[in-house]
Amino acid sequence: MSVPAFLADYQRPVSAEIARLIGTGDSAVERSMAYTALAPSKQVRAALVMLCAEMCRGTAARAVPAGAAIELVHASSLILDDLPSMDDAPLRRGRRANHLEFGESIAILAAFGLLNLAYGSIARAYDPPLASSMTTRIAEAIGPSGLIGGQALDLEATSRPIDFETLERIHRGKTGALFVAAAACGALTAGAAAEPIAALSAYAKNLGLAFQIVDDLLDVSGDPQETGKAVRADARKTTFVSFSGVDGARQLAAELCETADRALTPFGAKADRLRELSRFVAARSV
Ligand code: GRG
Repeated sequence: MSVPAFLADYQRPVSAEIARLIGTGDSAVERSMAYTALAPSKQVRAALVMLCAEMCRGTAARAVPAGAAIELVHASSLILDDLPSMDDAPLRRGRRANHLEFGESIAILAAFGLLNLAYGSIARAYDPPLASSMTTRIAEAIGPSGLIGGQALDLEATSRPIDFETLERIHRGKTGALFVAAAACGALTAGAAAEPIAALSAYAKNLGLAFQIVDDLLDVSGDPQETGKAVRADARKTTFVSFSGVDGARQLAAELCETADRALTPFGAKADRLRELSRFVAARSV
C-alpha cells in the first residue's frame, strides 16, 4: 500500500521548515544534515504531530515547527543507526548512508547538529511553558528509556538470544517512543487537556510498534526501490519476523493497529485520517 494522499499536505510545509532551519548548507556538516533530513521520506511522524493537533481543535500550521523538530530528531537517529559501530547500513532513503557520503566524523556531527536544531527551533517557535513541555517529552523519548535505551538493548541483543518481552522493549524504545512524543507534542500545540493527550499517546504507542513490525517484514520481503533501504539488513538480529514468522508478524501488526484505533473512539469521525494512517501502517510497502 502506498502512502495516503493527505500526507503530502503535511509534508510540504514540514520540508520547507526543515530546509529553512538547516539553511544554505555552505559547510560540510550542513550539507550532511540536509542530505539525510531532506532526502525523500514519508514524514509519518510529522503527520502524526499535525493530525493530533487537528484532533484537539488546533491547526496543522501551528504544529509545523513541532512536526519539523520531530522529523529532525528522527533523521538524527537514522544517521546514528547506520554508522559502522551500530547497524552498519549502506543505504538510507534511497541514498548511500550519510557516513559513506560525508565520512563518519561529519555524520556524527550532523546527527548532533540536527538534534540541536530540533530543540532550538521549538524553543523559538513556542511560548516558554509550551516549549518546555514539548522539549521535556522529546528529551524523554530520546533518552535512556526511549531511542537511546532501545538502541543500546538492540546492540546487546545482536550477540545473544532474546525473549519476546525484550524484543518488544527494544522497539517500544527505538521506534514507539518518538511516535508517542509526536502525538503528545501535536496535542500540546493545540493546548489539549490530559485526557485527549493520553488517548492520542495510546494510539501512537500501538501504531509505533506496528510500524516497527512492518519494518521487520519489509526487511525480509520489501523492495529496496520502494523502501530505500537494503533488504535483510537485520538478518543477524532477532526480529518480530524471526520470532513470529511472516504471518504471525503481519497478524500482530494488524492487531496493534486495531488497538490503536480503539483509543480514537472519543474523537469520533474526526479521527478518520488517523484511522487511515493506521490502515496504511498495517499494509505499507514503503
Ligand atoms: C540520539 C536521536 C538519537 C538516537 C540515538 C541510533 C539510535 C539512538 C536509535 C535508532 C532509532 C531508529 C533508527 C529506529 C528505527 C525506526 C524506523 C522504523 C525507521 C524507519 O522509519 P521510516 O520508515 O523512514 O519512517 P523514513 O525514511 O520514511 O523517515
